[in-house]
Amino acid sequence: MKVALITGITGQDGSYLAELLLEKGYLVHGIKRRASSFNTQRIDHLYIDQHEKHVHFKLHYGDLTDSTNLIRIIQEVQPDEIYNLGAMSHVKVSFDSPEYVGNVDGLGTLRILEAVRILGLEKKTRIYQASTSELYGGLEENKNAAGFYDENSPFYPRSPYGVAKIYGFWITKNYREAYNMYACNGILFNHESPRRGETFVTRKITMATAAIALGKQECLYLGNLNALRDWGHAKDYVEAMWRILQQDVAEDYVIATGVTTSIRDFVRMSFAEVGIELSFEGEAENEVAKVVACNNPLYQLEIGKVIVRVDPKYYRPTEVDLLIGDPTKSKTKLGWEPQYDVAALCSEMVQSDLALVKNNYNGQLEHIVG
Ligand code: NDP
Ligand code: GDR
Repeated sequence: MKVALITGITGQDGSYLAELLLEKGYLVHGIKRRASSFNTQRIDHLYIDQHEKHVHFKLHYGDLTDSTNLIRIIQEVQPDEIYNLGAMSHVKVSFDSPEYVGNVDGLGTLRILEAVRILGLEKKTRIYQASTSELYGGLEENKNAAGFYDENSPFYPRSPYGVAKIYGFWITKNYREAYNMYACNGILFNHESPRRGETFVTRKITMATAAIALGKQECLYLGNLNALRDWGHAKDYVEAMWRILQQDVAEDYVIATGVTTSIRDFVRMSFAEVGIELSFEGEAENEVAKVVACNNPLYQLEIGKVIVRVDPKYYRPTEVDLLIGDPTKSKTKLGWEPQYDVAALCSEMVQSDLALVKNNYNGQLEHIVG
């Protein structure tokens, strides 16, 4: 039985990856942080009483800022594969806690690599590092000739998060070259799901769509509506992570759909899913979206009502304007193909949030900061 260790197991990707690896017959260990309230909602369904026989899913308390703890867990677990998904992953929040992000997202990666080396597991343990399209920074001139970012495009990170992740990228590559370790970067473009954190823009929009349609929220406040993102489904992307670690040679891969959509169009798509048509008017901070038609008799929305406004507090000091990835290498070498397009992704998220809001789930709508 193969043994995997996942950092960030309580997050969106950690939960889907744990499901995938359990389906494949792995023994899955996860590292979770101790929190004053429960933070395991996304993985509770995988947990079996540890007193039972044949338990294939185990959790360990730990933190990417704590080397000795990481060394102890890795020594105990002796993993065949480590997926380093743990991170402070919110780009806007990284401007508020830049040092912490450097420590967790940057040095945390080093701590994992060093732990494997110190324990002499270089030959046994393969390591996946959660790198990101934020490394590119969205600079127009750095796209390839076809207009995409690929494995050879230059990096220009635009946030403390991106800068910390660039350290993680390079230290992973360096350990591969210096110590012949099987360590790979997946340069993943944005991926979402019904389990996406509620302060990331897609989930904020789909939650608000449900709450506004059901009369539980008046208005959705967003930042930059012009940003463009290449959005895929997290379920597809964890499959790519696994494939990256199954190759003969360790390499880095871009994982993306190759299609980009603006925040404004995602808002339009999300409300269309519940039969609400919007018209956007005004510019920059004064832009609003009004209801022009409500085609679902279940939802009582007044025509002309403003239900989306811009609040500049959600702007970032430096923005990544456009991301679009070229998945040619992953399609060719990994045989990876995304199953979801952005429309199917959006539809699944809205339907899931409608069910949650109908069940009186209010989420974090009142105090969203991201
Ligand atoms: P989430 O924010 O949903 O999950 C992050 C996970 O990291 C959580 O389990 C969190 O624990 C954990 N974590 C945070 N700080 C620490 C710490 N100090 N020590 C140990 N664990 C910690 O992120 P995603 O699942 O969306 O992303 C997974 C990884 O992929 C991240 O590294 C992210 O930066 C990267 N990435 C994500 C993309 C995306 O679009 N989703 C795209 C490209 C890269 P807790 O639950 O306790 O907060
Ligand atoms: P991103 O995701 O920064 O790309 O990082 P996010 O969903 O936070 O933002 C995407 C774009 O939407 C714009 N935006 C808003 N964003 C948020 N969060 N809230 C708003 O109200 C809002 N209004 C507009 C942003 O300015 C941005 O342009 C995600 C994270 O998962 C990272 O960890 C990961 O590395 C990258 O994706 C790839």
